[in-house]
Amino acid sequence: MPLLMAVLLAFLLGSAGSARAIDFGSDPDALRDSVAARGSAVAEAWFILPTGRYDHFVHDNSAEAGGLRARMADGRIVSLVLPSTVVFEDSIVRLADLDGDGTEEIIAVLSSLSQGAALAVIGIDGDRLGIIAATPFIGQPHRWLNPAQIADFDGDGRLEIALVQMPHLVKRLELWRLEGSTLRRVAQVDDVSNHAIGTEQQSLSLARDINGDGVPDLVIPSGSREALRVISFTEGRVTELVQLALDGAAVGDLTYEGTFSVRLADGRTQRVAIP
Ligand SMILES: [Ca+2]
Ligand SMILES: [Ca+2]
Ligand SMILES: [Ca+2]
Repeated sequence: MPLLMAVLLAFLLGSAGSARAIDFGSDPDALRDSVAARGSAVAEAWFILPTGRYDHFVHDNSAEAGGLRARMADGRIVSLVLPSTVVFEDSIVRLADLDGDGTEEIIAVLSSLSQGAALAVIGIDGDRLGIIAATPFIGQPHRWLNPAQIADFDGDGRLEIALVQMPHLVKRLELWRLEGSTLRRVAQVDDVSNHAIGTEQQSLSLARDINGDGVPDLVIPSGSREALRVISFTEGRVTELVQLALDGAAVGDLTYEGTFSVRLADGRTQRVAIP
């Protein structure tokens, strides 16, 4: 029984003071096609318990995750096993200290078998790992959202999570902020997409200060992915700083080093500068 094993292992490691804690690579429960995250208070976090019960596989995996596990900096192992009505429909674990208490929260896409995707924030409380807040589920199964970036997009000192609701259908960017035990939507922008079907999903947005005002801006493709949009959220206003046309649909590898670079659907890499 994996959870019991993890708890027992955590107890044994804790009592023995061993430095050789279980990690993503040695965990037989790990979701193999996923990417673990490494932080400070949360040394490492990864998806566990592969399951086919949702049967969506937007990430081209053969499985979604039935739980999460984290190894804390002090060696504790903490796990979350989801009820059978939901899965983590995600392949990358994200860590960010959303409430500023010095311990990272885990951010992941949580999908209901009957209601589709939501974004969940998972917190560590002692030896427990639990969902502390989530956005509403989309409302239909096999409807998905794709997290974009986590940054202080409005410059108020608190982090916001940018995500795209249904990046192939609705294409709506939303910014959410954790306030206590609630996620509150603080901005939205229509006509964006950060995912091309059949590709990995986390290389089509950037949080970078493009206009030099000291606050990160969001760089993300338009709904058709045939342009890059640079959007500022400072002082609670949504401002499109620039929109840069591309020669085709962006599919990945978006970077910025003075100019933008992005891979297109035909395999070319296009470089584009702000005029
Ligand atoms: Ca925290
Ligand atoms: Ca903020
Ligand atoms: Ca800026």
